[in-house]
Amino acid sequence: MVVLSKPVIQQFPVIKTCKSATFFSGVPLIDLSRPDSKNLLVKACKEFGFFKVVNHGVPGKFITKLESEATKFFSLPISEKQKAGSPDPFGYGSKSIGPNGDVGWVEYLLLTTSTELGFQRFISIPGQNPENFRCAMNKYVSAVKRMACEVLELLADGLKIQPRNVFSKLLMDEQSDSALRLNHYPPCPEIQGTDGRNLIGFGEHTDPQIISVLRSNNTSGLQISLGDGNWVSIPPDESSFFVNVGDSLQVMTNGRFKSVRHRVVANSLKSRVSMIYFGGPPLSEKIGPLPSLVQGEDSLYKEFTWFEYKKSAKSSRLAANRLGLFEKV
Ligand code: GA4
Repeated sequence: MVVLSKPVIQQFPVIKTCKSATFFSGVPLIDLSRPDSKNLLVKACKEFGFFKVVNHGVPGKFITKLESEATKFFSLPISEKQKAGSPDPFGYGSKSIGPNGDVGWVEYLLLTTSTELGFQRFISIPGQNPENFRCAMNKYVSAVKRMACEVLELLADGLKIQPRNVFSKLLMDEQSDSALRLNHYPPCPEIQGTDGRNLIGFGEHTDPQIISVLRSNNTSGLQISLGDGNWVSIPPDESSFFVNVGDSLQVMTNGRFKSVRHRVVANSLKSRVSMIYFGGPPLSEKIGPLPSLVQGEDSLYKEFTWFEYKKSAKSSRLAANRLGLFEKV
């Protein structure tokens, strides 16, 4: 377990607190085994850019295996974890998020899903069997990616656009720039309920990619912004997945779907472990409003390549409105 003492918290200048929110009961629930899911999916993406998926087809054993590999890794001494290299572009990070000064009460592993590179980092870490990790990650990522593609195809059906793989082909592409993030939010008892405020685990942001698929253990912490300025807490559910619309999908749908602003607050008593698959397009892919979705309306965004957007995102602060730079005036 990671032990972080009170003086450390006080010395940690950029940790911000926020008012705690109440549990939200309105998360759209998508049952992938139901025939009407495409319309519910479109509604959820327009209203919240966020929904929960059940009957997702991802085997429970793939989930528990990767979670246990992640837990094993996070239990190592910090000096061992640091052998995974710094998180830019892929490796282990603690408290520092991204290259521009953002911090949170979190440690994480950021990995690419596309090449062997993601695993090479583990070869030198004692106690970490790279083959077990590689196998757990491969099985998990392919099952989650399959589910993400099914969701994206149902969304294309729901929007009545063709071909139905217009979004999913970007994730299926061999060159797809997708990533896996394993987050560990250590408990922070010192901060508990002092004045009804919480410590930020991962600050508010939207995801730049097309779609993000999150699974966490049964510890609360995830919050989403409802767009009216109100933040709500999402009840955890370890057997379901939570899906976020990313900025790129907002652009491709010419603003019909909203990329959801979300954040994580630290829990005072329990560790939170989350695993997020970020489905991104190939670096050279041109992202812009789909022609079939701009007929009879204005195109809201300038076209950009995923490389350009990623570069611009990397140079922004976590909470920035990254799409602002690409809006047509
Ligand atoms: C947010 C979504 C993903 O976690 C991530 C993050 C990335 C990083 O951790 O390097 C960024 C953030 C995320 C967007 C703005 C920049 C880059 C941290 C940050 C401050 C991996 C991603 O793709 O974009």
